[in-house]
Amino acid sequence: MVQVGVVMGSNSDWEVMRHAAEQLKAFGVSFECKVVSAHRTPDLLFEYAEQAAARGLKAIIAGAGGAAHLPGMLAAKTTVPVLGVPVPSKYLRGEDSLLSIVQMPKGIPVATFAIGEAGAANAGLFAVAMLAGGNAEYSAQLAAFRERQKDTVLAMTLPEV
Ligand code: RP5
Repeated sequence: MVQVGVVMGSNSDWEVMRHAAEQLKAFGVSFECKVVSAHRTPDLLFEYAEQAAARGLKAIIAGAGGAAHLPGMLAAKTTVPVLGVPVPSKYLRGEDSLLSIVQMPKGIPVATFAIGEAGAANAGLFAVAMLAGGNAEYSAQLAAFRERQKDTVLAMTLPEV
């Protein structure tokens, strides 16, 4: 059964959103990736959101750029947690995407991550952390991941001045 949905407004978002998918894959989480556009395929958006809970999805990671209403509209149609990733846009470099996603009115939450690759990767890690609540294996994997990161930083050296 698919645990996490990774959706995005266009295949042009993939270079950013693949970082979420890569984290999920690294932790062995089952996921699917799909293009769902809020304004170009609104019926598909509704269908995806309406079926998400019954299909067993535990989280939806949604990335979009510009007037990025995909995460908010998904959240409006499902109680499955939506993790929003602002994709960098051509003219405003993703600040428009960020504000569109983060400024949800009270009542329909969207967890919002950083603009771009870091945000996508962190959304993937956050979804793993959500699943780790009921799964000792994911929990142990997350702890090991943090250890590896710590060791990398502790091994860092700086050039002589
Ligand atoms: C948004 O418009 C997408 O999420 C994408 O970030 C942006 C541009 O889409 P394309 O014109 O590349 O399909 O809907």
